[in-house]
Amino acid sequence: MRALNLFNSPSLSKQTERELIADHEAEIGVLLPVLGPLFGFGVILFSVWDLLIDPLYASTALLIRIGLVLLGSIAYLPTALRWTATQRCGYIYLTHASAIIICEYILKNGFLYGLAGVSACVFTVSMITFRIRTFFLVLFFPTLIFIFLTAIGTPLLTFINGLMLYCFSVFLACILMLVMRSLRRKAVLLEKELLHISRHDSLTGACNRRYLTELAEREIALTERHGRPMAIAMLDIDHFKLVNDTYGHDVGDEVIKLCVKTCVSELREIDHFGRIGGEEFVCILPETTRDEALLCAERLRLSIEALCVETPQGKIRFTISIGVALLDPNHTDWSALLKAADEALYQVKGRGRNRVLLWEATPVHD
Ligand code: GH3
Ligand code: MG
Ligand code: MG
Repeated sequence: MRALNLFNSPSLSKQTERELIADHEAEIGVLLPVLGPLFGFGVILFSVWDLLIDPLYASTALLIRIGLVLLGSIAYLPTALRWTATQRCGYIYLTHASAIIICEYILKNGFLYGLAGVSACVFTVSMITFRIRTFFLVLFFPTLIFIFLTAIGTPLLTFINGLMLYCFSVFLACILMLVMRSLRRKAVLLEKELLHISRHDSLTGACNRRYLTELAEREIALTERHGRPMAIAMLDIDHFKLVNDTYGHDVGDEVIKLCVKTCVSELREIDHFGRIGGEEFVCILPETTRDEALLCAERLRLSIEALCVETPQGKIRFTISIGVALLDPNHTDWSALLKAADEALYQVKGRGRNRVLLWEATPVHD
């Protein structure tokens, strides 16, 4: 049963699947200049074996091997043809595998000695792609050549025996590809999950401080480059200690979660919301002017004020205080911006809480 899990490939979103294919393509692109020549070298090296089994035609076989390997070698490195790495692999496989198959045909008892080699080559296709269609497409022409030459070059029983062994190899190689695809997909999902965990707060799902800093620095760079406005708002739940002390830590957690959920639902897709402390949060508001930032902060404040949390001990209402700061010549980096919003927040707390305040040089206005 556990073995079946290997084929049970987790499904990825279209975007993730595209990323996975692109990553795989990039890896193949890196490996091809090394593995391609190795494959070619192996195909030519087997001329020594040709010499042992049929010295009469060994030189012809050598010429065929060298010719087809040279023809395929143009795809070892990226070419002006702009082929993808998978297409280059397919072309290399076609030329190199054909060299082996044709040599088997012209050598005496070639298929008897070389069948294992042809069947083994099929397994290299498992590495080229994760797509079943591409897998069979790459194998299509070499397989046709193999079937045709074996049919005309060997007795019926040898042909059937060769075909069965070849088909069995294709079947196993296909399974190998599916297993590798499944493992790769699971690895991608795990990687995404780990990345999410490392970037988000486990209680609320909001961005954590480190990720928020990363996002903020990116937004500040973009904002400065395009000369656009940007603002941040720092939020803090008022008298939250009292909630914990009165209703318990669990209810406090629920309040924090609800606060995050409500704020996130009030923000735009392009905004970022992060938890930077116990009950302290920051919204990054790109493309936002002074007035828009104040309106947005006020909207958040009102939505929180309107909430009512049902608990066994009764209904709880809570409020937040918000300090707003703008990216301007006074605050040109993240820490300066954060400090300004924090100062404004500190002032709101002193003025009675449940308010929005914009940081300004002096004096500070409501
Ligand atoms: P103020 O209006 O001045 O902000 O007062 P406050 O009581 O909200 O501020 P204070 O910073 O004194 O209290 C914050 C409390 O939040 C203290 C801490 O125990 C609590 N806290 C921090 N993180 C969590 C958490 O994850 N869950 C819960 N339930 N409480 C938390
Ligand atoms: Mg507080
Ligand atoms: Mg606080």
